[in-house]
Amino acid sequence: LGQTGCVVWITGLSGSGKSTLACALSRELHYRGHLTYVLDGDNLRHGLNRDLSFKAEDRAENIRRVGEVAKLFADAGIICIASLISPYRRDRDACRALLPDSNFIEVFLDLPLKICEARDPKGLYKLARTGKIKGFTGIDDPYEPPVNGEVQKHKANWLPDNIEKFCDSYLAEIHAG
Ligand code: GGZ
Repeated sequence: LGQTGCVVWITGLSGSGKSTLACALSRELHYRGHLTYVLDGDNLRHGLNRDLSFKAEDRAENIRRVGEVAKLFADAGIICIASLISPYRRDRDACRALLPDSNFIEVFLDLPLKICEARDPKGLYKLARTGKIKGFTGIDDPYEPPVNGEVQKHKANWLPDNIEKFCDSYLAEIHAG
């Protein structure tokens, strides 16, 4: 035992690879003997959050619920990895406020819109550009990047050394392929 739970909150545009990073991070931490659980925005929208749209207030409610659930996992001693676009700084900060400061680690998957759009793994950007999806983050809906993410300031010793490098090499892979 001896593990303190916490929340690793991955934010970024659609197609920036949040779910993939969450999964890779979870696997790596498991391998190192930690208990983890991934809460993925897109998945949760099929169950817990299926009543919510992409309007600002529904996104806020989406983030609020996931923040509360993530806190429950953290209370149970689990490293909870949440991957959601979570475009509004205020909503992310409200999740942070649920936990002691060092137990909320915000990771900004800083992939430029251009690259996300070129990847377009689900063809959603194309639909957004042609007006078939309205209010798509990065196209006609806002994304507020973290100003001072924990990735820069927080050095948790259980994170892959350190998560910043982990994300960097992960981003390099995306850029390469
Ligand atoms: C943004 C949208 C939208 C709109 C559908 N805007 O990349 P994906 O496809 O697989 O994951 C995205 C997912 C976003 O869910 P989140 O719960 O992470 O969003 S938020 O935190 O803002 O509440 C995307 C898909 O849903 N999707 N419509 N209009 N992404």
